[in-house]
Amino acid sequence: MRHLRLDVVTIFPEYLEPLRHALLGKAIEQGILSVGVHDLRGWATDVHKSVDDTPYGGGPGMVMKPEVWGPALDDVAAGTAPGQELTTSLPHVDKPRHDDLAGVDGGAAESGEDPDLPLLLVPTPAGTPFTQADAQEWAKEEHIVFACGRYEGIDQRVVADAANRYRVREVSIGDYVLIGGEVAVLVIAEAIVRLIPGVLGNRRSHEEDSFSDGLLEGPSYTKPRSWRGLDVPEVLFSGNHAKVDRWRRDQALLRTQAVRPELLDTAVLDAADRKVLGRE
Ligand code: 6GU
Repeated sequence: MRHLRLDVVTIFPEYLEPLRHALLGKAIEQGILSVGVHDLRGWATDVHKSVDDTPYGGGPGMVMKPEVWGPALDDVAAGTAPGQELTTSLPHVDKPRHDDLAGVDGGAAESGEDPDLPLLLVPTPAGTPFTQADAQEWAKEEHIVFACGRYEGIDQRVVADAANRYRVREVSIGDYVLIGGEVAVLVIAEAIVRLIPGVLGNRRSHEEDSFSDGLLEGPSYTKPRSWRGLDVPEVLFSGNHAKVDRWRRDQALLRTQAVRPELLDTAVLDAADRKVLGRE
């Protein structure tokens, strides 16, 4: 069985508490995932445990210090860092889920740098956009380290120097600004961990995710058949799987055109798809 090690370096270790819950907690219990959270202040050298300083060139805010981050990332890469191990004991851990099935194995690692180096993810609004394709790739990793910056960011030399021990990626979770990288780590970690075989088990549930085919998912319905005067679409009772699949595809196409039309520029569309979209 594969295993993913996540380490998070942060000045707010308590922000990472939700990593223990639900899906991620279950993955920890199953031995698929282990998580270490490390307080950056443990690497501060002065009596005040300072981790930031004023920016060269002036301007507002503070910049996180390279002499603190450098040794922290060295130790975490080497696996010699002190830091709490997140454990879980949740009531649901031995209860089978509706979506438990054997998963599928991942493929080759990303090309380019030495694939044996751990992956360092640095959340920043100035990073490249984090996508489902990234989550799919990173679900195959063995060791991912997150460096959470606060304030105006981390001295850029930390990122440059870390490339000697890591494959480094600066990533953004969207076009808005958060106070720090901690919440972005929760988002990215959850997107990755749910794709590890055995965590969400059911292979179809991944293949039909929004974005996996470049489209948004259409609507879903369950019982009752009629609720508050609103009826479930008739086609879903037809028993004709081809017809249901075509209808779901049409709904996905129309929804994507309505709310994220730019996604259709790269989606693979056949003649039937183009007809539904009025793009013949
Ligand atoms: Cl990844 N980090 C921070 N601090 N702010 C963000 C972000 C990340 N993505 C969008 N805004």
